[in-house]
Parts: sequence; structure tokens; C-alpha cells
Amino acid sequence: MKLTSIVTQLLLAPLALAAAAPKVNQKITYDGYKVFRISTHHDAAIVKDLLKPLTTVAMNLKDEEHLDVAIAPQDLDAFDALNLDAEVLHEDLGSDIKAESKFGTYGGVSARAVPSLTWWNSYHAYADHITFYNDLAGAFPNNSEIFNIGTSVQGRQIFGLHIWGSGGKGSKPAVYFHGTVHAREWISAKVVEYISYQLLTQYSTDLAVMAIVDKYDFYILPFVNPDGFVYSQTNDRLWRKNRQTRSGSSCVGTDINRNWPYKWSLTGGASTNKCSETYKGQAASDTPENAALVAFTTTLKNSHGIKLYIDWHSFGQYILLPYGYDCTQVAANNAQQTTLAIGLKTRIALSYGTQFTYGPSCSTLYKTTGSSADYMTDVALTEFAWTIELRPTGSSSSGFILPPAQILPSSIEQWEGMKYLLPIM
Ligand code: 0X9
Ligand code: ZN
Repeated sequence: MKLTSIVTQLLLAPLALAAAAPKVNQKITYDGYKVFRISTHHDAAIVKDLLKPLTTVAMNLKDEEHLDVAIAPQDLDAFDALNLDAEVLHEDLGSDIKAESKFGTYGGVSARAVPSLTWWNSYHAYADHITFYNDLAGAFPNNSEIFNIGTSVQGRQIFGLHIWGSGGKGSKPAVYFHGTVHAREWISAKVVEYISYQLLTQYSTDLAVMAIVDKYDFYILPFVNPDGFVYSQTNDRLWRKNRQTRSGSSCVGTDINRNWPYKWSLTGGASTNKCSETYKGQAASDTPENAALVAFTTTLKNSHGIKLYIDWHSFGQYILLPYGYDCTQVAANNAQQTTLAIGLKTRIALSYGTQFTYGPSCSTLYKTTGSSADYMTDVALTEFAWTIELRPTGSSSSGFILPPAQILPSSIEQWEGMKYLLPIM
């Protein structure tokens, strides 16, 4: 039996309050933090109460069966004394983060050259991602360009890559991707980059890719939360939200995926606690990132409409269909969506056997209010608005810290999935 999401959201708050808060400009290393999977025996509330006095970081939001919690080194003895039913996931979270943070070097390529596939051997610094996109678009000036939709709290541009085909720029229904709305979900940026790269580099040589690019205009926004992403690289690898401060609280950040102006006022799918990982904001769309995304989404809706929206996240390996706000509601075309999701799941598994779970978001994962896919479905009238949670599975140990060796396979299996999905939508 699942915990109600009201309880889930209320209970996220204490853990977030106890989470390690870095001093300004100080990096949390997570050295010596041990991560445990604690069985809740279907009562996460009791476990969270016991953990309250300890310095902890919650690693999972879907928590009715188990809590994945990082425990600070100074509290490990106190944790042992609680005698909970727990297994170790990371002996030392800090060392696993270090292994993953050996960023690749990327000096850019000369004008009109294409970045190399070694890009997907490691993670990269934010500045290199920008160079990567400029290089990629620069190599295909006849059917791609970089655009900006607005600025983040800290003044970074929220940029995208627009790809079009033989019909000319802006002539077809949109395929619309968002990546890295949750800062720590690094694999989502890499996967979106791989799809961007394949669409452009295969366009002139692979007839199937040509057909896809000629059929849609692609609007790919790999970093819709750039401040959060940078902060996850410079200060706290497990940062999720944006970097907005709020009066009356020392806690920073709003969850941009609880801030969309649709079903925002409902209770139970987001938090009103400024310290929570799912803090929804003081009003719908009161984050500059969300406001910019809403304005840009409206222009797509009003031009040729949105055929497919995918919000790329990690982790858990899910293909999530509408809706998040109510577990009894599904999209009007749910039967067609389900057929496509089954096909996508099957195609993804062909590459490496990776198993994805599909279904309506609320009943499959948990309730979310003010989330992107619901807005896309009912307000922006998108035919298929999905959230894809990438590798690893919920039962794997690595969570957001996906080893670099899995970047390329994660990307390839999703690209194979897109080549299946896009021609038949
Ligand atoms: O909680 C979220 O925002 C997403 N999961 S995550 O662990 N990456 O944070 C799920 C959002 C799903 N919502 C809808 N599809 N409506
Ligand atoms: Zn996410």
C-alpha cells in the first residue's frame, strides 16, 4: 500500500531541514557520508521521525517501501543505535561522487566541425556544455540554431537548440524537450545532447532520420535550471531546485517542476515549506525560469502546436504519462499514449535489456501538482506530454550518481527509442 502523497510531501520537509547546508561558496564533499536503504515497512513517517535528530540527505522521493538516506559521518553511531532494517548502498558517497566528477576536457572544435563521440565518456562542466551546443549548431547552420528564452534567477540565459528540416524553419508541429530541471539529474543533459547530435549528424545520411527531422521542428532546452545545475557542480552534487531566495527563510530554491501554473493550488503534490525539496513557490510561475518556459511554450502552442513534449529526468526508469495531479485522471487519448509507451519501452529494451515501467504519472510514481507534463497536456494542448526518468532503476544503488560508463548506453537506448516513436506518432 502506498503512503498518501500528502503524507509523503509533509514528511519530506523534516529530512530537508536536517540536510547538510553548505556555507556560501563552500563545497559539500559528502566524504564519509554512508547511504542506507531503510525498509519503511510501509510507515515512512515513523522512520523519518527517528532520523530527525541526525544530519541526513533524502535520496528518493518515492518512499513507501524504502528510504534511501545519506547519513553524515558524525551521526553514523547514532544511526546504528536506532537498529533499523537497513542495507548499505554507498560505503562512502563522497568517493563515488569524486569518481564521477572527473570531468572530460573539451576545448571546443574549430568552426563548422562536429564534436566527437568522446563527449559521452564523461560528465562536463556547464561552460563546456554551452560550447558543445554552439559547436553543434555552428556545424549545421542550414537547419539549426541556438535560441534564448529568458534568464534564470542568477542571470544565466536559458538556451535551446532549434532543429528543422526541408519544410523550413518553424514550419512543423513541435517536438519539445526539457532537460535538467532538477539540477542533480545530470544524465538527462547527456541524453538530450546525444539525441540532438544524432538528429543533426544523421540527417543527410540516414533516410529515417531525415524523415523525422522533416516532419517536426525540434525545440531542445537541455538546461532549464542552469543555476541549479552549476550549483550541483560547484557546491552540492545533490542540489535539485533553482537558486531563488525567499524572504523570511534561509532555505534556498523552488522546485520548478511544482511551479507550473496548472493545478498549482491543489494540495498533496508539492510542499509549501520553503526548505522542502518540492517547494512549490509562493505563487504559480513565480520563478523566472518557469515564467520564461511558460512564455516560450505559449509561442509553440500558438504556432504549429506541440506534438510531443518530454521532460527528461532521473532516476527510476519510468515512462510517465499524464496526469500527475490526480491518480484517477488520465489523458483523453490515454489508450493511444499507452500503446506508444509500450512500444517505446520495448524498443528501449532492445539495446541493452534496460527495463522501463510505464503508466500515468500519479498512479505509477506519486502525485505532483504544478508539474510540467500536466501543463503541457491541458494548457498547451500537447498531444503526448511525458516525463521520462532515466537510469538507474529505483532499486539500484547509484541514484543520481550514474557512473560515466553508463552515459553512452543510456543515450543510445533513448535515441533508439526516439527513432521508433517519432515516425509513428
Ligand atoms: O518529482 C518529480 O518532479 C519527478 N520525479 S524526480 O524524481 N525526477 O524528481 C516526476 C514528475 C512526474 N510528474 C508528471 N509527469 N506530471
Ligand atoms: Zn527530476
